[in-house]
Amino acid sequence: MKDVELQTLVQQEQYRQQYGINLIASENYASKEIMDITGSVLCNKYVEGYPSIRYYSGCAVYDQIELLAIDRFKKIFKAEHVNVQPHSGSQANAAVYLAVLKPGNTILSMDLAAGGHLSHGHKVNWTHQFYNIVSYGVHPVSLLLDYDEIERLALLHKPKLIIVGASAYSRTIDFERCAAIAAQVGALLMADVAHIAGLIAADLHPSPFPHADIVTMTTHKTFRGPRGGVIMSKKQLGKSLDKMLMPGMQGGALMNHVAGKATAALEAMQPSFVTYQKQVISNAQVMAQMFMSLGYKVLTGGTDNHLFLIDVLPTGMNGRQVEQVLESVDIFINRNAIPFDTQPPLHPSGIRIGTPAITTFGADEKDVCIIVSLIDRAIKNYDRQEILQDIKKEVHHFMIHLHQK
Ligand code: DSN
Repeated sequence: MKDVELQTLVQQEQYRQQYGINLIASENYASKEIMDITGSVLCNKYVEGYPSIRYYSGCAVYDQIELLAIDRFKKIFKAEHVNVQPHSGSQANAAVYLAVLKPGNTILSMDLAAGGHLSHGHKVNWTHQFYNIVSYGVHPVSLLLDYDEIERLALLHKPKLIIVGASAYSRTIDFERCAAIAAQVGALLMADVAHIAGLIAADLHPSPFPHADIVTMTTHKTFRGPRGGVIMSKKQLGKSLDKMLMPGMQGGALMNHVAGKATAALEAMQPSFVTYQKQVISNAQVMAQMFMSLGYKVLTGGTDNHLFLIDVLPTGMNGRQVEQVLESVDIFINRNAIPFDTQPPLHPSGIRIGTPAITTFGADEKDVCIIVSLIDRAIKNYDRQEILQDIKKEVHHFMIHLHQK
């Protein structure tokens, strides 16, 4: 039966993705192969357990699919143990905490307000009820991770787990230094590389291994796979992590997604993936530079990765207002708190801009300069509807040009 109502909505979304400029740093466009696999017959099977120890019959093919995915992730990330079953990054993180911590243990992690992630222990997250969360932020002047301060907090609070990894941090992370801090206090080190997994796979950001004990990631951001999570670890932690994820937390694996992760990993092993990730970084750096030359306040003065933050309060608008103006011209960014933000989380001072998605559509340095000038004009003409209508048309023309390149 054709679901006309839903098909109409899907077409609208397809149009938005094709003709809008997507600068949401955590999003990307998976290849047609990956989308075909995640929508394939693999949707139809219950697969619980791990290869060769399944709780249903008919899983032989799925054993091979899962082993293929595991093998590819091991190769890419030089991981000793891999679990490709987490439904999401938050599930992956939850399984880690439940496997290696006891209620009441201390976690030292980056504050969401400074660029961390909800699932690292924010007060509205379940983790806050179960664990004692101690947060670190960034240096008040440089806005960079302050490893001396992380060390001081670690020595003071003796955490069982230190988490490093961010959703809004534009600079290189020193995993080696974090491991040295963790070693001093006997803590495990978990690196959540959800945002930068693609850059790590392309060797454009230092690898968390061999420094971290556990690494979690999502597969749909810079890694450009299907939505989902992965847990990687040192060998000795593998069994307890596997057991906690399934049967501890999840039932049947989404094997269509596991297969999509395997294909994403194959794509990530190609030379073209490195070329793509280099372009992602170059585009972000060029955009940040151009925003600064137009007078915008880019945090930390640029970026080493796929994203950067702008403090937009000097424009007279907050991040939410800028997000809305840009959405009205089909440019999609997200509002974001900035370190030491004076504004409330729903109306923060900042916006976050990322280049993974637009680079997948072929944008280069010249293209992203056009995007910056479209954003700048929209912000400066936020209350002039005719101008915003013109900019929206230019956005659509720009995307047509990009698709035809
Ligand atoms: N919500 C994602 C992001 O936008 O960074 C992280 O899970």
